[in-house]
Amino acid sequence: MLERRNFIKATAMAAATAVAGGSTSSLLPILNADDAQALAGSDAQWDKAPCRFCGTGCHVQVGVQEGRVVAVAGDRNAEVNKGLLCVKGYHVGAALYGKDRLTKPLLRVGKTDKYEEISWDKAIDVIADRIEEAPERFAFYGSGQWTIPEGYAAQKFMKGGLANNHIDPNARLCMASAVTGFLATYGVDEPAGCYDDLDACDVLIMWGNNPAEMHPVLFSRVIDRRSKGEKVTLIDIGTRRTRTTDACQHYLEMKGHGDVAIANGIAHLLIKNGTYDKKFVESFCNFKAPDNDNPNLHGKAITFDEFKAALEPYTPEHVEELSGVPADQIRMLGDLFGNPELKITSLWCMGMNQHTLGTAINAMVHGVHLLSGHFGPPGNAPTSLTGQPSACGTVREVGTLAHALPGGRVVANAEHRQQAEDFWNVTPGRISETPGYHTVQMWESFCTPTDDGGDIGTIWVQVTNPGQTLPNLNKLFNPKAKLDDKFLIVSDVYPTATTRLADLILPSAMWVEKNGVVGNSERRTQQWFKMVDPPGDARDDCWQTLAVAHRLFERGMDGMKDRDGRFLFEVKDDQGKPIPVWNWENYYDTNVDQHLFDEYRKFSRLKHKDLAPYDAYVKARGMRWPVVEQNGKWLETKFRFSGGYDPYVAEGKDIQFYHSSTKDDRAQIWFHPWEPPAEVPDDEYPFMLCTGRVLEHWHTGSMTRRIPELSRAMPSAYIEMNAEDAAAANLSNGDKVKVESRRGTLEIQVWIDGRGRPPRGTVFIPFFDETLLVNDLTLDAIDPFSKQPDYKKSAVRIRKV
Ligand SMILES: Nc1nc2c(c(=O)[nH]1)N[C@H]1C(S)=C(S)[C@@H](COP(=O)(O)OP(=O)(O)OC[C@H]3O[C@@H](n4cnc5c(=O)[nH]c(N)nc54)[C@H](O)[C@@H]3O)O[C@H]1N2
Ligand SMILES: Nc1nc2c(c(=O)[nH]1)N[C@H]1C(S)=C(S)[C@@H](COP(=O)(O)OP(=O)(O)OC[C@H]3O[C@@H](n4cnc5c(=O)[nH]c(N)nc54)[C@H](O)[C@@H]3O)O[C@H]1N2
Ligand code: SF4
Ligand SMILES: [Mo]
Repeated sequence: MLERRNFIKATAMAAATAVAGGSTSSLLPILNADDAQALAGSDAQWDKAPCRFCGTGCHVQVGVQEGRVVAVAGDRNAEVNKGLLCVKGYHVGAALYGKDRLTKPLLRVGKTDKYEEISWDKAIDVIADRIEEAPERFAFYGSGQWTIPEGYAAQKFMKGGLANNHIDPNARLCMASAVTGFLATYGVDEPAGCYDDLDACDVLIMWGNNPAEMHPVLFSRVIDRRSKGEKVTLIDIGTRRTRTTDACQHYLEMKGHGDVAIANGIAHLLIKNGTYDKKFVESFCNFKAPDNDNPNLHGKAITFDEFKAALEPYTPEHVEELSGVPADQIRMLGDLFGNPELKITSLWCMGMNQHTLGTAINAMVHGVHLLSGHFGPPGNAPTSLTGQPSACGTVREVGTLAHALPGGRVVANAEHRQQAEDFWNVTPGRISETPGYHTVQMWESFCTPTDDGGDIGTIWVQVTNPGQTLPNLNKLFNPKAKLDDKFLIVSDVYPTATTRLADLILPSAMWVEKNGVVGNSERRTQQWFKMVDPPGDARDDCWQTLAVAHRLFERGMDGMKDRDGRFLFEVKDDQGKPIPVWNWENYYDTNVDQHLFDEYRKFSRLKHKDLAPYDAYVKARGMRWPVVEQNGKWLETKFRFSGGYDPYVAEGKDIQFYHSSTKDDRAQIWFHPWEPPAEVPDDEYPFMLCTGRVLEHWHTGSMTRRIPELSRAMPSAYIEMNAEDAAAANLSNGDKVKVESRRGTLEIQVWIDGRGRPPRGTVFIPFFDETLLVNDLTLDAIDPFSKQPDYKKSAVRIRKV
């Protein structure tokens, strides 16, 4: 823990670094490939890769010399970032070179805290033993930071191999409500719009996200337009002031869950003023409301008049009471959406997804755009941003979720299962029809004694750090320490809060130490090649999965054979001879990514999310699906459902929602009543705690805290407090306080009106700091449809220590 004086110095430094960043306070000067080349010496080799960090999906040029990454530059040929990077991208190469990289498989010695180094051969045996003992008690916990081939291999291993659907990713904590919002509205997941909308919109609304810190290069694209003299109105709707607020013309400060009231308030005004888009609605939309008798994602149909009646109470004044946003500002939003001349783009991320009404609010923001006709290119778009580099590519498209199959299919549907069984050439009936456990359920079961019904016995974690990022750690992670028969396997690159409780730790290769393919926030699929070797015995996650699969095959497990008795993951050379890719020595004899990707690609065509062959991505800086072939060329799609852009919209139609859940080419506009958050402050716990991120760190800081420039700029977590609240409690900057929720406690230093400025009665703590685990405090309440937890609203009390 920092001393008070150092804490103030450190936070001052964080502020200074930020100011040096230019217009959005977040960007460093560009290091272009020419400068970097000179810096690195003339014999460096350069190649392209997407940045390791966020879902923006910037491309970098990576300079390699003598087997090490020596420089990183923004890629000028990349449409996403046009040569720009943020501080994390600029330092991404250093993420590989922390001093304590994991380099050997480590097995816990008995029940002690000691580990012994073991061979990979033994490690693979240990995993195979655990699986053979009880395949149905085994679970895979993955990530939106898995590459597409890694996720696809894990998915096929579990659902096609073990006939076990207990596979779920950290994206459950992140994108799940966006997915259910898209499904409930359009019948198919993922945004219709893309980043080009940001170049064309007149109004940009942020619904509770902070892109100046979380999608900095994307945000700078809009700020740049303004500096060039273009008129674009930025509106920030949020529960605290952030760096994004500083760049916006309007700030609408709301209470948690205020968004639901605001969306209803806008719809109320559009109808009352007659400014909704009658033609658009009559041509392309239906109305829906929750079906309380039979709760389900698709709700029940209602008429326009029923929709109108339901909205009746949401007058600007009533919305002000519910949300805290002044009635005049609600009228301003109503007027903007009521003006057909303006092009409006909405962006959102965790504020709307980590929400116990997450599915509802996602659908409602789509609904406001549909009702007002602010849908269709370019510039009119309701766009949910993804956080992780491949939450879209791997989780949503490959479907590494407990209920899903690749290509937008689900395990509960017999036809979908049969199709996957045919593509995988596994015996009919192999895939189980019962969805597996979603993330919260999986960890709850793992942390419950076997005798009390905790039926998950082993979890294999890859590319995620649940010991720091699951909500309510005292319920969902920490109890594992006392459960001797439970077994935790963790593949990571550094020691983390999760490896602390691991029984088997596997050292992984990361980023440009392996081949990869990922998919960003705007449906863009991006590829890169391995450029350097991983340290010591670290190996690719995908190889690890294949090696375990093959060990089970050798031991005769039927699930690891296809219908013809061959290995489930057989890879053949040009002469049709199998390549033993399960041997590490042979893994790079071929490009396993390419084999897996081209196999997976078949699924992508099932729901009009067509991907091009692997080779087409090698030269491109990514392409947005659906990608279709025309005259020998692969063409991407900027705007879905829009005539003239989307190849699947029928000739002559302006808009066609061709995956409509009502099978009539229409999207659904939802009404949902406002409801309070799962936990609200009271006399005992008077403050509302919001948690989230800061510019300099990636999630749990496992990578960015090992990059000296970033960890110096933001050395440790803090509790952000409102100045008046602090004064009332007699607290000054750097004072240590004890923060308590109904679930746990945390001692942490106060930063008054720090990086962000919370309104009275609310506080904020970032979760990057492994030594200050805010998830000891957070709530594990989930949205009923998406099963995503709300990390933004936990009631806490605070006292000085
Ligand atoms: N620097 C950096 N960038 C990142 C990441 C990182 O770790 N570091 N992570 C990436 C990932 S995976 C993600 S998911 C994104 C997250 O990106 P964001 O969602 O932008 O960031 P958070 O800090 O999680 O969210 C904080 C916001 O939630 C809003 N909020 C709180 N309660 C409510 C509510 O009830 N309704 C609404 N509408 N809003 C509310 C607040 O206004 C607050 O500003 O960032 C991505 N980018
Ligand atoms: N309080 C709070 N908690 C939250 C959130 C919040 O807003 N508030 N947000 C939630 C959200 S949106 C998200 S996305 C999650 C993110 O949560 P996590 O995914 O748990 O966080 P990361 O730090 O990204 O974890 C990635 C891990 O993979 C390791 N790693 C890096 N590269 C590789 C690789 O190639 N192979 C392997 N095997 N390992 C690798 C890193 O060292 C790190 O330990 O957190 C969730 N938790
Ligand atoms: S905005 Fe995201 S993808 Fe782009 S450089 Fe920064 S962290 Fe990397
Ligand atoms: Mo996320």
